[in-house]
Amino acid sequence: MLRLHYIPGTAAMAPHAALAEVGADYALVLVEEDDRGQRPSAYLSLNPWGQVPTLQDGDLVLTEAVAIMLHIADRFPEAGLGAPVGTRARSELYRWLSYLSYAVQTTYMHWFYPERFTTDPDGAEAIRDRASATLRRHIDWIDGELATRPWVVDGSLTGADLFLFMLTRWGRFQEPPAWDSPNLRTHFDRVLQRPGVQRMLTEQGLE
Ligand SMILES: N[C@@H](CCC(=O)N[C@@H](CS)C(=O)NCC(=O)O)C(=O)O
Repeated sequence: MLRLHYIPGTAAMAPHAALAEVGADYALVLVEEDDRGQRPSAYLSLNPWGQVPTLQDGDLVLTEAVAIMLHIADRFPEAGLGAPVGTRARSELYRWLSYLSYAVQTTYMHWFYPERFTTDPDGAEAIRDRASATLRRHIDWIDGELATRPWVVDGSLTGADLFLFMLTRWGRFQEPPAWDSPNLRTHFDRVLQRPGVQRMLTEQGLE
């Protein structure tokens, strides 16, 4: 049994959807905070940063959402969430997951939590503004990429689509919302139809 430590609506969404999509036998563990807003020490021993997600697979403890996505894809190859190793599609999957995490997800963190990225008490707003502009460039570029194909990696649904779904949802508070971009919207709706995504949304109590 795999155990996914999660908080609803966070970076645990994509790994959770992946577990559901591949038909894994998994249990969810909600990560809570103590009275001082700290993560329990038992959780910190699994994930020293106190962040979600964390996956336990036997005695393997895996942090980092992208690593977890690739691990799930490799554990359940018949589900096709990761293209076969050595193929062009597999290389594209590496590229997209890396880009979506290191570039786009990181920019979201600047946008959501600008105060973490400055020691200047008056500096947060400028960081948020710049992050918002950078997010807009990412959204526009991804929207252009999706103009000619239904899935992020050409051919079929992969973990990159689940990851992008999560990021598009995070962008619903952008002005205009990320899913107002036509190709992103079509992609979001397409991924939304997947049974694993529906199950993840239900289990996390999300609309
Ligand atoms: N590099 C990590 C980042 C995960 C991350 O940023 N998680 C956020 C939720 S989306 C979190 O746990 N935030 C709580 C905190 O930082 O205290 C990953 O990709 O798994």
